[in-house]
Amino acid sequence: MAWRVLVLASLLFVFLLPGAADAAEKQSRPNVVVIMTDDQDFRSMPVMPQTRRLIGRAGVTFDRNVVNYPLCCPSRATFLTGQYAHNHGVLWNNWPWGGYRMLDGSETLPVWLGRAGYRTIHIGKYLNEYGEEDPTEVPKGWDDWYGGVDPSTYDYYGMTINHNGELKTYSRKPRNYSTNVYTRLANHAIGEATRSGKPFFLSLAPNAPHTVAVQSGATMEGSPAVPPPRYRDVFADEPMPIYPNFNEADISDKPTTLAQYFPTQMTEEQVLQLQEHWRGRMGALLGVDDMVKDVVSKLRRTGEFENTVIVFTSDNGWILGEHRLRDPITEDGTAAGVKFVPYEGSSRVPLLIAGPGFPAGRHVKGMASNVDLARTIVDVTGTGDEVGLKLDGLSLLDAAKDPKMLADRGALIETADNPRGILPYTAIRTKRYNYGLQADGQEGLFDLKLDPWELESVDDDPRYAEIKAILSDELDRLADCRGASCRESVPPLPPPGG
Ligand SMILES: [Ca+2]
Ligand SMILES: [Ca+2]
Repeated sequence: MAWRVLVLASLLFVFLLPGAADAAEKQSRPNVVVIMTDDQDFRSMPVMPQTRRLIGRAGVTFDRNVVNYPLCCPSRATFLTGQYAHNHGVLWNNWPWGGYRMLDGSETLPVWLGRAGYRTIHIGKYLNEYGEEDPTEVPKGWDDWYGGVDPSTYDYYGMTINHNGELKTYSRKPRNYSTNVYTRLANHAIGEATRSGKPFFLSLAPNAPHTVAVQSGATMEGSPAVPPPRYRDVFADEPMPIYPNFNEADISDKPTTLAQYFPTQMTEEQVLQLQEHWRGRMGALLGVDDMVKDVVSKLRRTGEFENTVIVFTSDNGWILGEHRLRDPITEDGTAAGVKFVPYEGSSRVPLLIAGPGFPAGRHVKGMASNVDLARTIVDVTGTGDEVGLKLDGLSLLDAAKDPKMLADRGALIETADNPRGILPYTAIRTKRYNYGLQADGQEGLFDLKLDPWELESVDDDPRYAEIKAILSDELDRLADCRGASCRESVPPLPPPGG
């Protein structure tokens, strides 16, 4: 009897220790860390072995993950709201089509998590044009705020960062390379959050591997991404990979607008310009790969790692010369990459998730979308009661355990009217097909099983007529869906010609 009393007493003692209740609560409520790169295409993951090992191999890789609107600000608004762009209304990077001020910040993921007792932290790039009106503003929902003030966010040195209301401009010293700065801030914020005793949500958003999109003393606007000094020369002599759809010779299968923009194949000079972008991007991603390793190490040192869900993804992809696509956005008119467009390199991005509930080493082949991120985070944190919006996505925690859920998924890709006058389109992406409809009625249909490089649209091939009819109906449904109607499965598709 005596030993029983002793055991009971010691158990009671453990539970009555100050902080023990906090610890028990933390155990049941995981932290969430989302690392979101800027303009990283899915084909770039081979240069990030640490990320693939620490998150991918330790968790789930969503092999076919697309973004709803392949452009920075609409995509990040989807992450923050869990809604498709036609529901959140942020339809471009700049006011009045979109931008930071277009998002209603009163009902967003950090607001919901904050209400549920989470400590919420944002570091790095936020919605485009953040800080241009009032750089000292801290957006709703964030307890610990280190937002990059635009446009300085789009440089790799000399950024101005809002530290919880106070502006700090970093010197252009090598140690203040942007990804290094954001990594140091993340380590600091994780330490503080751990000491606060609350579970935390960290949104960590490096500008890498985006172009340098701000004119500065050192660089022209639109010039290639800058690697950290330690990796400056790693890709300096490497030739860029030439994919089968690079500089596509025959684009007669594509909408006629593509041939109007790009009547000829690229010149050798333009190809070399794109190669400089590729070299800068890959070097910059080596820096992000170290950021992932450092954040994981910090989580391990603070004892939080086992109870943290880590997400690695990007806001949109970037196409460098595939299908002839390039963009003369640079100040001097040299060629750069392209997003917004309805092809894989633009809309498909990496998505790796590890942590409690995500089976190690699993690959999920069905469609995932950035519209799913908010619902997934609400699900893993058990904060559904706090959500004040109708979420359009589904839980990737459920899908990680039961990948069949995504087998018949149709993910909506959409764009909108814009100041550049590029024709908008909508598209539906399924595991096998990419069907798109441009605003002028021109279509594209790619059978990615037979044509993974999207070289020959089959939109007028009679063997695909029935498939196209079904996908067209489904695209109609998704184009103005809301909540549950966005999550309905696509009906079974017949085989081509069947
Ligand atoms: Ca972007
Ligand atoms: Ca072709």
